[in-house]
Amino acid sequence: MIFKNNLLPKNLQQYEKLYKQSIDNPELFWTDVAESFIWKSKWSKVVDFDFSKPSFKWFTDAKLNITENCLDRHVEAHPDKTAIIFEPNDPNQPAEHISYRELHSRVCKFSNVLKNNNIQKGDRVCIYLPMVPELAIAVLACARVGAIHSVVFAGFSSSALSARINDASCKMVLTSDGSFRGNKTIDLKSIVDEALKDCDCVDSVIVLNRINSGITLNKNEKWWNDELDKVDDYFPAEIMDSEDPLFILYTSGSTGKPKGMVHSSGGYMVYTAYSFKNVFDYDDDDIYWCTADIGWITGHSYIVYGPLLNGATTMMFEGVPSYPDFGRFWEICEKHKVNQFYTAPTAIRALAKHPLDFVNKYDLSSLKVLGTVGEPINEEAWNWYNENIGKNKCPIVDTWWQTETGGIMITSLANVTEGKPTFATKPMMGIQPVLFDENGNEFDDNNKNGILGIKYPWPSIARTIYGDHERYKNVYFSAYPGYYFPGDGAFRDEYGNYRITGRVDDVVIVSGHNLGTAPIEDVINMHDNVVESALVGYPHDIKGNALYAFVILKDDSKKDDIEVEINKLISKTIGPIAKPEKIQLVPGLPKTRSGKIMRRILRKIASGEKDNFGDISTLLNPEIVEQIVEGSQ
Ligand code: 7RM
Repeated sequence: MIFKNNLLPKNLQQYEKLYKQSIDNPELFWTDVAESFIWKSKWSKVVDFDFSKPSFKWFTDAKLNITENCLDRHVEAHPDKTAIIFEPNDPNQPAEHISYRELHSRVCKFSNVLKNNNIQKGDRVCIYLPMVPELAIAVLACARVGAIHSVVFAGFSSSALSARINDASCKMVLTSDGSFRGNKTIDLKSIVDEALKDCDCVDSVIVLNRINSGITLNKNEKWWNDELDKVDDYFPAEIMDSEDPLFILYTSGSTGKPKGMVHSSGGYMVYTAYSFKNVFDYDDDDIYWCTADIGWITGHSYIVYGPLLNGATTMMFEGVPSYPDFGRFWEICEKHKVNQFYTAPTAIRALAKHPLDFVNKYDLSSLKVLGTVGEPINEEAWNWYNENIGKNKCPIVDTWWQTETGGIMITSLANVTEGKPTFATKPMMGIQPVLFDENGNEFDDNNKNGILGIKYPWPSIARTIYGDHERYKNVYFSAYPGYYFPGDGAFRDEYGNYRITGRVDDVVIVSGHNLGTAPIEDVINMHDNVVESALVGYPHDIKGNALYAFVILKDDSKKDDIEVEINKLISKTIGPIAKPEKIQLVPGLPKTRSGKIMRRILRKIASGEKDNFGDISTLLNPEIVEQIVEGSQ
């Protein structure tokens, strides 16, 4: 256990006391938390910030390497403890148990591989790999040599990949010949090949043989294992400044290109480790499983860094919840005696559609804590999770946070504070949420809806958008000067519990994936026969939200294959996840006089409303609304 007992509240009273301390004297509080880690040298100042620049610095001048905290200290304390359990896609293949000693050795070896291939401190490395141990090893090896990892989810298309590689000028790409997903194999390497046609910045590509596809490599490309054969496992960790970037992770915005959120070394370490321990009530011998992909922030913070910093046993699952059948998650929970299980509401809703036999076949008595993340969880799904998975005895932590926040912000703490269905509940220690009314005024009264803001910085706040500090300022710090603006709405009850009500901008969360509508519209508009399009989200039973596209065609006589063609285009340029559920061909779109599409109206139509659109007289073309309603699906 890396934290002192006084930093770990045991009940509501202790939480309230500690929370108050963390707010009244943040510097003292975070000093205490930061003392739990191994630093090469300590800070001169705990926090230094200016919301107007904006600039956030935590543990100024401190030196560290996060991998010494993830690995070396645990190799000393418990070398044989399992760090990672790898559960492969194929249930008939054996799981792999990687001890802290072995993980340390494999990370050091791969650090040498990076060094041998000219990767130095500050270089960007793009990682495009399936959920195999080498993904976590590559992430940690980058951190050990001081290179900035940019993990791109291996479901993204070649053009999404090349845009991310180019945005960060990555020098190297780490990938595999392919991946297993259910009963399919996916040819990752040809996606990379396609992407690299547009990337001049990449000097080298290292390819893991995962599926034995028998491909031959291009020049400047090397096999992972050939490189490993050349190195030993001694690699002293690079000394990093607390504010040196640890990684870039892309998240979609409401306009234009994805935002490369930049996270720090010291502050990110302190916050992810501390939140992991408190939120999940992790005990030293527990087996923890987060079903996310490391390609998302949830995987970065709560599969890799948070758990390993705590010396925990963390599971990596390569497969999908539906293979070989809808009982796979529960089979894995039984097999590995999972204690903490953390997943997305969309997965819960999908599994809840299937017969309970898939659940009840398995012994889930090891489970102690359940978690959800990524979107609001509806009451029905919460109840199903609570009754059938938690057997009414496991606290459920509904964790609200973002790629930008680095770690969990609003949540209950397992066995400490109470959960409440559909509420994320209370702020983590050190987090100060506020609500704004529609006029931008902060209000204190309860039982009201508002727009969420955060008042004071916390250690793992993203420091900038890579290469575009101005955009960082505009998106997050301009709406409410002096506050961080996450873009979500929230309701606060009389006990100070927060329920997150959803995005207040044009980002739609589909199956837990954060999709900006603008870039998808851009792709639809690329079709030769499309004049203009508008994409909105609407509530969907399983996905939480689904996408509804309104499309104006140039030539209505050529509309036969248009749906298939648009879907193909989106799959190719962004990925299948971004395909709309419905596509409606329309004669026009409702527009304001300044030419902005009134998405508010389209959202209502997409959710099945036929009237009550409010005042539409300000529209340039009010008559269009009725025409769209008539053709709606
Ligand atoms: C961790 C993650 C962030 C957006 C966020 C919200 C939504 C996330 C919850 C939630 C309601 C939750 N990062 N969101 N968690 N909404 N309750 N517990 O998801 O950057 O990909 O997305 O996700 O809208 O702003 S993310």
